[in-house]
Amino acid sequence: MKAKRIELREIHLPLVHFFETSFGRTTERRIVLVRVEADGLAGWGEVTAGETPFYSYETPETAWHILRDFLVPWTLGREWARACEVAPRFRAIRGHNMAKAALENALWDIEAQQRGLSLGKLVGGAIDEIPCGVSIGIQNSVEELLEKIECEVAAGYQRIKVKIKPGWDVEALAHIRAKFPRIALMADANSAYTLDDLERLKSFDRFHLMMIEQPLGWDDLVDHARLQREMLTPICLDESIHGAEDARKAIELGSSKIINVKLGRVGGFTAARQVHDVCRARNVPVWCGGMLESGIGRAHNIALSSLPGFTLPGDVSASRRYWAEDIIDPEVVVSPRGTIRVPQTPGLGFAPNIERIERATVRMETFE
Ligand code: OSB
Ligand code: MG
Repeated sequence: MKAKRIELREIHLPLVHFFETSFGRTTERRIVLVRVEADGLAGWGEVTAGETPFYSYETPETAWHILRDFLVPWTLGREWARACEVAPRFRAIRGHNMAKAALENALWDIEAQQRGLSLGKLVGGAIDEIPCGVSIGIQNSVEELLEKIECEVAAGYQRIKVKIKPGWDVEALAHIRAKFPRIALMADANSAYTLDDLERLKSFDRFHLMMIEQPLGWDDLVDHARLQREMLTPICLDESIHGAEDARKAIELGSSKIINVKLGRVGGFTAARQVHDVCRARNVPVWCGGMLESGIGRAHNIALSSLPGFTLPGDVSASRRYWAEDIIDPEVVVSPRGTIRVPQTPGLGFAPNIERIERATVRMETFE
């Protein structure tokens, strides 16, 4: 495929409900979309960076810069036999995985259309329905949190994840367990603790969580290994894993018994499949994380979640949990069993709604 036109655009989409983590509250997403035209087809990708450099150093602004000044010129006008060929070329840039993923994933979309395969099948997906969980942010009160959980459990979601931080942890988890003793429950700290909190973290074992996600430093592997030796609850790493080598080291050190795979954080489908393969070879379960994506990023997450190693419910949930109106048709819906059907039609399986995308666009740049 020969990329003959690449479009970057930034859209603004208000969330239906604020999303709060240990590093702050988001009410509106700023999302950079990448649209690539090649061989008469169009493919879409999404930059999953947050608005602030708190989850990772990437932001929509850094991604725009890296795409405009490096990744787009390296990709345009060249003949690529397969989407996975850009990953080794992009490796010269250190980091900036979310910028890389947006462009690489748009090429996967085109390759899938070209081969007449669904994106899920092209990346190696094996199932046609994926299990789903939800990620529930920090709320204004425990009562509101319990209400939200009740609503998501009733909707059928197979696993509930709650965000925690010091001061919003033991009490909240105790209330959840008192009201919902048997639900599959996990907690995500987004690096809000250190080993000084060892006793507090160990006390979480009594809540029988499926796992605790990224309790310690965002770039740490060593302290997590120490913590895992001291606690029964499995640790799942998110922020610390930027590719297959990180996954291998985390598993070897005993830092992570489960791994959260995010397309943006690892740099696209090529790297995500490598993480998957490393984990699968070592019997380490993986699941697909979320970054409050629009329908385009969500469609990519659905395809990734259909790989055989994704045995745990991911943070891939219905469009309506995030948006009054998603930017794809149809929107993503979740069945009463807490599953999403993996599209079987060629490409993404969801059509970007150009009119809604246009309406949400605040800037655009085209490269030919
Ligand atoms: O840590 O998994 C995380 C959202 C933004 C940044 C980091 C995280 C999250 C989520 C939301 O947990 C998952 C979703 O998209 O619903
Ligand atoms: Mg996380």
